[in-house]
Formats: sequence, C-alpha cells, structure tokens
Amino acid sequence: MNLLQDLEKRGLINQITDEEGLRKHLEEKQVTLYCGFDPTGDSLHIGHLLPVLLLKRFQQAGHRPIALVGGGTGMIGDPSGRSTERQLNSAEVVHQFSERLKGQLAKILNFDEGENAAAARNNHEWLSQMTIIDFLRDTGKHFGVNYMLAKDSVESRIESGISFTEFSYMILQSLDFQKLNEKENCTLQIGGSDQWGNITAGLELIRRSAAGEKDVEAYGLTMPLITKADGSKFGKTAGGAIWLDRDKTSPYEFYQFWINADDRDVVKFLKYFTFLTHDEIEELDKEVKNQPEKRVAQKRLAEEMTILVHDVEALRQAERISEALFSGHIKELTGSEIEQGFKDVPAYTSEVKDAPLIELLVMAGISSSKRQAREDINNGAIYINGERNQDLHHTISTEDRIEDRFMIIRRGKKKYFLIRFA
Ligand code: 629
Repeated sequence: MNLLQDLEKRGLINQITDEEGLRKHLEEKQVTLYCGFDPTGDSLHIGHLLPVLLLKRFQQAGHRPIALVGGGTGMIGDPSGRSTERQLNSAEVVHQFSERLKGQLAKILNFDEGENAAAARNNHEWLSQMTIIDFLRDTGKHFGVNYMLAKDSVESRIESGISFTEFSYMILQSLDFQKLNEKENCTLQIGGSDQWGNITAGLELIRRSAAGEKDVEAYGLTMPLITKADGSKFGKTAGGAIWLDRDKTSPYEFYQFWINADDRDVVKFLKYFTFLTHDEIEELDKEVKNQPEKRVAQKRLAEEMTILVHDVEALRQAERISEALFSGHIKELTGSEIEQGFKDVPAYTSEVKDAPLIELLVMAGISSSKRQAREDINNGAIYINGERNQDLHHTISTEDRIEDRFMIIRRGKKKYFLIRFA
C-alpha cells in the first residue's frame, strides 16, 4: 500500500488538488511538504494534532516535512473558519507563543535525524522584511479582488464584516508557499479542510508568478474535519480544550480524554491518530463489536496517544491514577499523581497540620456541622486516602498526609475532596 492509499484508508484525505499528479510525484522523489501553525495561543491543542501527525506520516514514508510557525501571519489573523474578527496579540506575545509552538512541534516531529529530518521555519523571517510597495506591486497584482471575495473565508464574512487586515491574510499564506517552493523546493502544502482556500490561493500565486518560466509542480491536500457520533465538538470537554502542554492539560486528563472515546468513534480515532497498522486496528474493531465493555480499543488509543504526545512515564502515571481511582487505593500515589488525578475535585487548604478529623471535615465543608461529621464518621462514610476511618477521636498526622502535602478525603461512595496542607 502506498502512502496515499494508506491515508485514504485512514480517512485522512478530504481534498487533493491533483490526486493522480500527487501520487506520481510522491512515488518519483522525496517530496518536501509543509503545514503552518499560527501562534494564536501558548500551546497547540488536539485539533492541531492531525496535521502534525500527517507531517510525521509523510516523514515516515521518506519525505521531508517543514513545520512552519506563523510568527508573521499570527500578527494578522486568519479569517478561515471564523465568524468574527480576531483580537490581535502584541508582537511580544506572538513571539513567545511562536517559541512554545516550535518546541511542541519538535517533540513530535524528528528535527534532527538524517536525510529527511523535519525542519522548522517561521514566516516572520520573510514577511517582516517585505515592504508594502513590493507586497502590493509584486504579489498583490496576482490576486484579483473577485477571486479573493469568492473565497469561503471572505465570502462568509461579507455580511458580518471583515477588516482589510484579515482580508489580506490569504496573500501572506500564499507568499509562504511561494517562498518555500522557490527556496526549498517545497511542493505540497497540507492542512485542515478550513485551509483549502488559503492553500489553493498559494498554488495560484506559484503558477502565476512562474508563468512562462517553467512548469511548476505544486499540490495541496486537506484533511477532514473531525466529527463525533454524538454531534458534540471534537477536542472540547467541559473543562475546555485538550492542550498538548502538560501544564495546561495534565497527562492524566489527556489519557482520560482518549479513554472516554465513544464506541462509535474509537476506531475512527485509531485510524486518524495512531500509527497502528490496519490489521491491528481491525483486531481492535472486533473487540469493540464483541466485548465493548472491556474498552480494549479505548485503552490502546489512550496508551498510544499519551506516549506520542507525552512519554511512557506519563502513561504509567495516568494508568496508576486511573487504577487508584477505580480501586480506591489512593495511598500509593505520589504528590504529582494526586494533583493530576484530583484536579477537578473540591479542594481546601488547611493551615493546621494536626487538626482533629471532625474539625477538618467541617472546615473543609465536607460535613455540614460537627454533629454531621460525627455521624458521617460513625456511619463509616469517611475515607482517608482510600481507607475507611471510624475513629471519632482521630487527629490528622504525618501518616495521613501524602508527601506531607496532600490528603484525599472521600465521603460516601464517590465524593472526593483534596486537602492541601500549607
Ligand atoms: C502560514 C500560516 C502558512 C500556512 C498556514 C498558516 C496557518 C493557517 C491556520 N491554521 C490553523 C492554526 O494555525 O490558521 N492559516 O491554528 C490550523 N492549523 C492546522 C490545520 C487546521 C488549521 O494550524 O491546518 O485545519 C486545524 O486542524 O485550522 O504559510
């Protein structure tokens, strides 16, 4: 199976500008391709993962990927897929975001290995050097206003309004493709389906500016929008986006996100996001059909993704946390695991380290009164780090504290509370 067939089978292809041409092109030589990421936030999220992994798939097939960080375009703002004008960030913030994105991209793509090592570029390098006169004379001349107005990204905004700034964005992205095509022989740009207009605009610029000189070869490929069986938006949870930065989304939360995939979505996600073979995925598909309650496919997906974005150690931690939460044996967890696993439960910071349990229960708002606290303890409803405590005279001691900093109290079947000790 060749690369395009594999991608097709994974459902990763939405549109290709010239499929037959691209197939031949990929067979004939090592192709340099790129995908751009605008620094609109301090981290990539899982919505960015598909194109990053697609770059990696091309790399594994022997081609050379360029991850472009939009330090220049990030100053302007892509209107694609958005219904309102963007809030612009300062140059300093865009620069900071660019550096962080570059670091994250380097973690997933191989930037330093051999012949087809991935490369990182930042379009600030050339876009910031361009003069307005050159821009309007040399590049602007190739863009008909009607052509630009007909693009989805612009057309859909005519009613609600679009600034000249965002209107011009497609020309900047086109300049990038032209630049990389000329200087690095980059002949393919990939992106999500929202990028089709920008990608084809770039191809248009490459063709027009080269007209007569030579036959330029360049292609565009987009991926589908990720949909979920229940109709909700992919990559968003109640807590917000799923980030690749472990300080914004802990590896445990990240792991949980994948573990929770719907039976109707999990096989699709395995195809999209993992490097498992089609045979392996087929086996997992059977598991979903024959014994869905075991969630074998979800576990495999969560494992693969956590290792890919974080590392094996992060996966082990996530598994330990899940297991501890399931079995109730919380005592064995480390402080960092406690913080990840109980991020979303009510937390209370205690100034005293050796309070009587009854008082702590009231102070932390776990029991509504001392009388209630006594009743809870008596009834066996109170657990300290997973162990039932029925001692009305219990005073918190070192043994109750995990790394001397945390304590998990459970009331009843599953109401958890995190106590931090100052
Ligand atoms: C300069 C900038 C280029 C080429 C591309 C770009 C960025 C592009 C964009 N992309 C989205 C982003 O940055 O806005 N104009 O958040 C995002 N992309 C990945 C996928 C996407 C897309 O980074 O293409 O479809 C999300 O899956 O929305 O020369």
